Amino acid sequence: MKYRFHAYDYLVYLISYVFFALFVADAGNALPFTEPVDLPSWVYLIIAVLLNLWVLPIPGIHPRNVPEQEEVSRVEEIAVEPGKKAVPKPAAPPAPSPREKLERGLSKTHKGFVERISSVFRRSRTIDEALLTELEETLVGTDIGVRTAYAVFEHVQKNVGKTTTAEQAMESIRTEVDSILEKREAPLVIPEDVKPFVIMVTGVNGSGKTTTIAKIAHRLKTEGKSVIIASGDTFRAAAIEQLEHWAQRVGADFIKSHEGADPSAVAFDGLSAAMSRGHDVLIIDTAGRLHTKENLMEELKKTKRVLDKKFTGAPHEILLVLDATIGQNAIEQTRQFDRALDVTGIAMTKLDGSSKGGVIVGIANEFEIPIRYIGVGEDMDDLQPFSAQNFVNALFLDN
Ligand SMILES: Nc1nc2c(ncn2[C@@H]2O[C@H](COP(=O)(O)OP(=O)(O)OP(=O)(O)O)[C@@H](O)[C@H]2O)c(=O)[nH]1
Ligand SMILES: [Mg+2]
Repeated sequence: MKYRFHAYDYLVYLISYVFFALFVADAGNALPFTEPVDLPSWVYLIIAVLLNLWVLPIPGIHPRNVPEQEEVSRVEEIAVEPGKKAVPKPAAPPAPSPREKLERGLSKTHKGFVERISSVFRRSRTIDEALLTELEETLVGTDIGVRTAYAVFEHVQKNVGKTTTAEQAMESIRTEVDSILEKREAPLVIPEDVKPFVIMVTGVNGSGKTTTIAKIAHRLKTEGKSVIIASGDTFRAAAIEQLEHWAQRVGADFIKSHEGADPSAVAFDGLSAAMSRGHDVLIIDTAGRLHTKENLMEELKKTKRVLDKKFTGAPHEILLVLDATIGQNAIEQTRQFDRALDVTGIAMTKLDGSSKGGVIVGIANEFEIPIRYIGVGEDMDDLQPFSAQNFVNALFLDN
């Protein structure tokens, strides 16, 4: 046990000696003052001893032990560099697991989709015509799109009767959503015998292409693949710099371009570099906006042709990046990009910032395009391979 002495401890110590001196003086009848009451000399001795005990570090008598946590911070103080003051660090909260991130990310869509439907069942005890009509209207009003809303509604209609409980009806909706999504679950697998595997990333401006490229490159790097990124978005200089920054951060090779360069030439250079340097994967960023939509689509088609000419079969993946916050517009975007490019995979971003994430069910129902990834945040680890079951579990949490 350690004790800390204060200035007043030394004062008490000094006073104890004064009383000791008084004891000696009284014993020799030589007190420098006249006592108001005639005290025996041992009284001065006892006071001197008690004052000494107060100051001496005797456990149980000394009242000022150093508190436990003060000791800890002092240990840290000794450990830090001289001249720097130690700040005790609060314990960091444990990082959320991918499941927690998904649940948190889908909480808004849960409110915008699942909550809306379950509130219909809460309003009425029995499943009758009136309730089914309300359910139909509610489903059509969500972000899954009219066509998918009717597919889900017909499934429920077929499976419920007067004796069905609200829980069973909700379960029936969940099963149908699950079966729609499960058909599109096909994670992106990079085959060993295709080298370089070429991924062309497309999507409208701001959908999250560049950050998704960084996240995919990060994933592939941690799997031990060597990755090269080409900046085919030559529409803005800032886009090239942003991608270069990400490539450096994730440790990927990078093919730089300059503003106004021909995007298909950049893609060609990227492919040549990937082949000569022996990279496993080439990821090509593309512009999301050109002067017109037709220009954009023509440019993307040209890039695709150029890649195939250089390396037959490339690009092996045409990944369409969709922003979940735009809701049903994502269905129309998928239609246009698929018509022009034959999209082979979808990444849906910003599910964490949207209550309109239900649109993923509409896309899964209307297009036979695998959903590769979902984005649930801005961190490098916030891109998850799409799993229908995990998605549905998080979406229907507590229902
Ligand atoms: N919350 C959240 N934000 C995201 C996610 N994915 C991307 N973003 C953000 O969306 C914004 C746009 O992302 P970019 O990657 O620059 O989009 P882009 O498609 O490359 O945009 P352009 O280059 O302008 O066509 C950035 O602020 C990203 O951090 C996501 O899953 N969740
Ligand atoms: Mg970009």
